[in-house]
Order: sequence, then C-alpha cells, then structure tokens
Amino acid sequence: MSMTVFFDEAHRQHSPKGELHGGELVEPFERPSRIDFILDRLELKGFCDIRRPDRFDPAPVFQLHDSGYLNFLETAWDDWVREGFSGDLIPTTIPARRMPANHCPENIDGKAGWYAMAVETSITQGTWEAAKASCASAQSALRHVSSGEAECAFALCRPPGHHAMRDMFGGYCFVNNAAVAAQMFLDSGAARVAILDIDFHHGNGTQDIFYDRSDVLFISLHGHPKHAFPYYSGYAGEVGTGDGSGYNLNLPMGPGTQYDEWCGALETATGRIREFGADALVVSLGVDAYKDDPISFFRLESKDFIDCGRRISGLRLPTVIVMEGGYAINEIGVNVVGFLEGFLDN
Ligand code: SP5
Ligand code: ZN
Repeated sequence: MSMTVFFDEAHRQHSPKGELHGGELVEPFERPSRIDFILDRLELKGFCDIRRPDRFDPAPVFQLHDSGYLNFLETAWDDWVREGFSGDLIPTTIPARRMPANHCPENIDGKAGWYAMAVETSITQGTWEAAKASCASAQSALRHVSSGEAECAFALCRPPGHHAMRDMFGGYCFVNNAAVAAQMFLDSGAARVAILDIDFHHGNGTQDIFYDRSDVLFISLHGHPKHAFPYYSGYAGEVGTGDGSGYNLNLPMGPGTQYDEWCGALETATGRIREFGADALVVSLGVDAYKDDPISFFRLESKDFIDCGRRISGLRLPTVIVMEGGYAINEIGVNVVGFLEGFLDN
C-alpha cells in the first residue's frame, strides 16, 4: 500500500539567507533541505508515486485571504528592490497595541509590517512563486481525494502554511495551504470539514480564517502560548465567535510534554471530530513535537508519530495530509514518513 505524494521543486525558490533568532541572523530553521530529507525517506520506504501538482488555482486562495495581502505578496520583492534594498525583505515595524493602524502604508517596509504577524520570516525574490507552488500541491492532493480517486493523499508543502492568517504572513508561512484544502473539500460537496493541526506551534492562521464559521472545525495541539510561538494566540479560551462558537478547539500543553499526555489530547481531538460529524479531514502535519526539535519543547519519539498516524487514520475519513513544520532535519524524514506509514497501516 502507498500514498500519492504531491510536491513541486519550486519550493527552492524560497531560500532566505537568514532568520532573526536570538539577536542574530542565523541559518533559517525552515530551509529547503528539509524537503530533501523527506523525499529520501519516502523513496527508501517505497513511496514511489510522487507527482508534480497541477497549476495553482487562485480562486479558493482569494476566497480565504485578503486581496490586498495577496497583492502585497506578489509585488513585495520588486517593491523592496525598487526601494533600494538588496537584502531579504524583513519588516522592522509592526502595528502594535493602541496604534490606530487605520491605513496600510505605501512604503514597503511599513507595508510589510502591516501584513506581518512575526518578523522571523523573510520574503525573497522567489517567495511568492514557492508559496503558490506549495499551495498547488495541497490543491492537487485535495482533488485527488475529493474526486474519489483515493482516500488520502500527502501534500509535501514548503513553505508551510498554518501560521498564515487572512491578511498576514509569518511563522515561515505565506498562504494557508491546509485552509485552502479544507475550503476546497467544502466546495466539492462536503458539508463539514475538520482540520487537525498537530504541528508543535498553534495554527493561529487557520484559527483566524475559520474563527467565525461552523462548517470547519479547527483543532490544534500545541506548545502553550505562555511559552511558545506564536505567543499571542492558542489559549484554550479561544473557542470561536458567532456561528463559529464551539468550532475552534485549542489544546495547549506545557514544556516537556511526552506522548502519553499528548496522545490524551489527540484522543480528545478525534472524539470531537467524530461528534462534529466531519465528512472530510485535513491534517496539518508538523513533526516539530519531536524531542530533538531545535525550536520546540515537546518530547515525542519517532515511534509516536507512527502511532499518531494510526489513530488519525482510525477516523476513516477522506484525508489530505499537509506538511507544516519540523526542524530536526536528520529525523524529519523518519518522523514524517513514520506518520504516513502509521496512517496507511490502520
Ligand atoms: C510552521 C512552523 O513550524 N513555524 C514555526 C515558526 C517559529 N518561529 C519562531 C520561533 C521562535 C522560537 N524560539 C525558540 C527558542 C528555542 N530555544
Ligand atoms: Zn511548527
């Protein structure tokens, strides 16, 4: 048994020179070689159906993201160069509490801060091309499943997407690939879609996009925002608003959390998904909950990702698995492919 993988090598066009970390520009944690390690492991484990995605479809992306924001992403690099800068685009100013922030600036530095939720994420010449190709992989995986051709598919997305809000980039994310896949499930006939986000970080972008909607249930297991990025989002009290009230479930956990506790949260999540009556599932698959991840603080072992994949597969739903984070480069392939193997094994 195997699973079709969708992947576009255009991800390489997004390759920032540095990431602002600890007061220095360090080699970015979210780097192109992450994908190479995953591809190597897929090959070793016999996942041979690896396809390039079809063309990028902008329609569902414009449905979920702000058009001014998408236009910014498309033109940001050229505007930056025109301004006279030659380094990667990193905003220096973000609208902070009590600033009126009623007008998007025209200046590119101001504009980039307007559309940013964090400043560790640089924009480079090929960022927009890579982000579109990444989203196209999620879209092709979605079509592969929603057409009934397969019960599941894996979108090997890079850059990741779950921190991308309706009108903000950051956390290494630009376009919310998982949200786009969920929306496309709905557009193809599903009445209720669940998004289960097991990346170590809170999926603040996905939460933001569906916060007032009851047709998409969003559940995130993550490092408690008291201690972990994105810090200002991810508390258990964030349950949704209006029609969406009760359709957002945050399960934050503290430093040192191991699989027994994490798995309890996973069971809470799968229980809620069953009760919701989801017709389809999108998994935001980050493997940064791994014990040796350099920027995270959970203690999952490689074998735990296999068990986790098995349990999620037990939901027996049409499923699109979307790649998010994971920065322990040497183990990223083992952990991602372990999840897929567990998923297929159930
Ligand atoms: C997709 C994804 O996983 N994005 C994560 C973005 C995290 N960006 C900022 C991380 C700051 C981490 N600081 C941790 C210090 C550890 N010693
Ligand atoms: Zn993450």
